[in-house]
Amino acid sequence: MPKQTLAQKIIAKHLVEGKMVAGQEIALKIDHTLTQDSTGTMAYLEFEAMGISKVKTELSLSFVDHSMLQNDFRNADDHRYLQGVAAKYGIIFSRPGNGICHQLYLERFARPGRTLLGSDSHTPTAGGMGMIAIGAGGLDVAAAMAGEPFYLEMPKIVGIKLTGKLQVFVSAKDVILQVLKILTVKGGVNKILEYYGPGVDTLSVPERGTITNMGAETGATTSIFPSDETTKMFLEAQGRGMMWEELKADPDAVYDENLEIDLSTLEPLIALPHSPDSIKKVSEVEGIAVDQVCIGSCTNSSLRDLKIVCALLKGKQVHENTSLTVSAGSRQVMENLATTGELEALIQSGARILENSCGPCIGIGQSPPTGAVSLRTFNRNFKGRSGTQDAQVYLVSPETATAAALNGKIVDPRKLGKFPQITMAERFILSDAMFIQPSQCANKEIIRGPNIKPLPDFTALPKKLQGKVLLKTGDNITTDDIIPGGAEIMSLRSNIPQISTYTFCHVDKTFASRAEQSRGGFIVGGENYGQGSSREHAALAPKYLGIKAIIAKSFARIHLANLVNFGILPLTFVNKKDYDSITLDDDLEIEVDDLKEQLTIINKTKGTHIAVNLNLSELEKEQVQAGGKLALIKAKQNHNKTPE
Ligand code: MIC
Ligand code: SF4
Repeated sequence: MPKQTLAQKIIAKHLVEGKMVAGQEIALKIDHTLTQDSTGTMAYLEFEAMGISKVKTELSLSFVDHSMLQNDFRNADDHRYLQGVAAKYGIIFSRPGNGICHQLYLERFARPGRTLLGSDSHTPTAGGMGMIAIGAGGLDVAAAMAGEPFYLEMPKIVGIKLTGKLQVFVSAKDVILQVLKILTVKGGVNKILEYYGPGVDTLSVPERGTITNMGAETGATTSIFPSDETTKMFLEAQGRGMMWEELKADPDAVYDENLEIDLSTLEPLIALPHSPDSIKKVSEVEGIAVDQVCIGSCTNSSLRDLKIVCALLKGKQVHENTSLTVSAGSRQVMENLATTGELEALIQSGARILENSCGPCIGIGQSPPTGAVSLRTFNRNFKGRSGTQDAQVYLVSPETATAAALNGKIVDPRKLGKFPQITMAERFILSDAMFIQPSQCANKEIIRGPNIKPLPDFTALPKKLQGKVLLKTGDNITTDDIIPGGAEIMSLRSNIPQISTYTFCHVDKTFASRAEQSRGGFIVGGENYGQGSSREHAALAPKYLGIKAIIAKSFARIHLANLVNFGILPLTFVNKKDYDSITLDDDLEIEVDDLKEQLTIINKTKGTHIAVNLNLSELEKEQVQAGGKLALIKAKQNHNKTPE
């Protein structure tokens, strides 16, 4: 038996189809699913369309944590719809205000050795607990709830050996920023980042969660830590010790790629605007005036993180020119801080305590002033994501964020003096009162508000695709560029016709109307097209506007799967130089009768032929041809139904 990495062991136990050979298509059995409100409405509309009476997973969860402002009826209608769906189909519902899905899942549900599929790109947070936890589009999560396996390319396993121990004022965020510096925002695509080595023992589960969470920013399929004594302690503190099992790689497991990080050599790091891989040492950018500091998000909102923040703020005041916001990851974190009295330091410091939710991380409230500098403990600093187009957003650890909040400028946190000692209770104060079990609900009625529109029907792929190039983008286009976040646009997540009018609105205001007028066309993209979130709206909305194919240098994993799921052809240049030969408004034509591995684009305007790759499995080709995956799943479920 060849020696296996931890990721390979868990994959092997869940393998339904395919061989564990990097690059080949495999299918995995999914044990747990999670959704959050802003991707969940679509996922459940899709699930409903599949005609299943109950979820077929071991555990499915529906969280409400993103669109919480409730400016009008729309968010609240979505929440009510989600609650009804959960009750009817056997899903645990986490009520608005309970906290952020990834933090809550880690605290209350994550279980070593299981697989989790979540309709949020930061689902890999649970890899901090020795799980294979993968972010995916809502339709893939809906399919998993219907008992379908999850198809993906078998990733390469990158072994990241951790040695040494972090110095004081250097924390888990600095580890993942270092990984991002090495791998960049596309270096992890189709890879699993597996951590091992003696340095692992020095990191608590929430710290591991910070690292696996932000592995998503490298484009990685997921990240994973072993399940060890530290994991056991965390589970026991959560009253879930019986869920523990020891899991680790075989001692001489062979990784496809190797990295080594000596934790003791790391310094506080910072990601500069506007990309999570634009890394510098904090000491190199000291002195920049800071208008806003935001602490929280699924990356850094654990009890450990907020205890440090409270201890550093104790007896001090936030700088007069800086606004500090703090959003805890969960009610449990807040309750524990309140009971020990640590919360008092936060209140007295002048911090603005927000709801336990995503909030400013996705531009829902707390947009910084014009041209402001905002330091955030979050995971993404894409241009405009904060809601202020010209804001300069930096990503840092809670320690560096607190140092800036106290000093009104970027300061190396090691200058704060003595590092405070924090103590973690052996058992946290626990309450599951904000989770509604489906068995608790007598009323299984699903109420649909007027903003919840049915799923659009998409037709099969025609034999020939024709149209104009409607947009040409550079590298690393994010899903925030395609369908921006923020309270206004996110309240349209259950209304595809409406949300599609915002497609690329900050990149090119005329895009949606031009696409509609010309009944679709093509988009030309650079490297890593579609990086960032799992929102399938970034595929659904262009599809609704008639986009037929995206021709790019390369794609981000989740977005590529979403394009296929909704029948948009993802094509990559055989020769990347051909990208330069296409310009806006060029008339293109592609024969797609036979979906071969290589297709030819005829550029009628330029009179040229361009070779493109179609790197899809047979199943994916079938899905694109059918106009999307849903049609195929519906047919399969109908076929499998035993006659009454
Ligand atoms: C994000 O961080 O961009 C989000 C908002 O959590 C998204 C999901 C969404 O768009 O609803 C993600 O990361 O997948
Ligand atoms: Fe929420 Fe931000 Fe985490 Fe996305 S990255 S789940 S918006 S906290």
